[in-house]
Amino acid sequence: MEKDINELREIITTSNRVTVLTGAGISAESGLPTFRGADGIWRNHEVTDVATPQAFAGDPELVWEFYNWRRNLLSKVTFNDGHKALVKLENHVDDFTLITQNVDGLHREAGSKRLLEIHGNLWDVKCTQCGLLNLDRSQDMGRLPKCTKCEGLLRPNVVWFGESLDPDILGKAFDAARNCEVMLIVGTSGIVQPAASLSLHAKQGGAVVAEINLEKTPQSGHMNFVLTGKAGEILPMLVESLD
Ligand code: BJW
Ligand code: ZN
Repeated sequence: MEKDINELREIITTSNRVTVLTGAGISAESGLPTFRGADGIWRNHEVTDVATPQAFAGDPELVWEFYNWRRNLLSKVTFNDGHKALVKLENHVDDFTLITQNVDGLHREAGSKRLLEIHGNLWDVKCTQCGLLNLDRSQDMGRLPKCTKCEGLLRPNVVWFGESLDPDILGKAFDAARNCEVMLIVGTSGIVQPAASLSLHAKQGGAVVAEINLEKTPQSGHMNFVLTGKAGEILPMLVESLD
């Protein structure tokens, strides 16, 4: 793997257009559970019970209980060496885009600026009645939080299964995938669409695509590089010469 890391480092450090896609795996070393797998969030919660608009319509208290638990967990952790390595990379690349599926906000906290949060942000809430959007960093929003303007029920401003992603943000993500020279795919199981198709768009656009993950994924087959290990260890190695 050392040869692969050295080769990829050389490619990254001589590229002007780099795009990165991250998933829950990059935050695992901060202490946040991933979604799928042995210790994943979905082990205790069926996705259909907590991350669909139907679930929220049927049992908003259960859904808020899940998101309050996530808020509480998130308030106790911080970004890690993987997040920091991507800030360093951004500072050295002219045309850089970080696309994240994560709603934890840790990339922004670490200092990433050219960032697209395609599944929203856990700290943002939206009124289901008047659409008012607010940032609220409370660790516990209560059982059924209400809008200060119209008393309507608030919801987390995240993208649930069956909901559309923001078309402007998604458009920028596809542009960044199609136009890059290198794309890194970090800590994602690569099964949730449309994020999962971004690496194919990058490859079709002529980019070198590289996966960094603890294990192989359904995407590994079309990767130019598959680096198996922790994001918090591999990413710092890839950017170590950029000082
Ligand atoms: C490490 C590590 C370490 C661990 N270092 N690595 C086309 C075909 C088929 C289905 C669809 C389709 N288009 C749309 C769909 C339906 C659906 C979908 O994709 N379903 C699939 C499951 C098949 N998609 C949607 O509904 C999307 N909407 C949409 O497309 O609208 C239009 C439309 C609607 C309906 C039909 C057709 C079109 C919306 C998707 C929204 C996803 N929302 C969630 C919840 C967000 C809020 C919240 O957080 O609560 O987003 S679900 C969850 O999955 C979350 C994540 O962002 C997302 C991806 O998960 P991720 O990040 O990959 O995590 P894991 O746990 O799966 O993987 C972690 C990885 O890290 C593992 O590989 C580990 O090995 C690795 N790892 N430690 C490196 N230290
Ligand atoms: Zn309202």
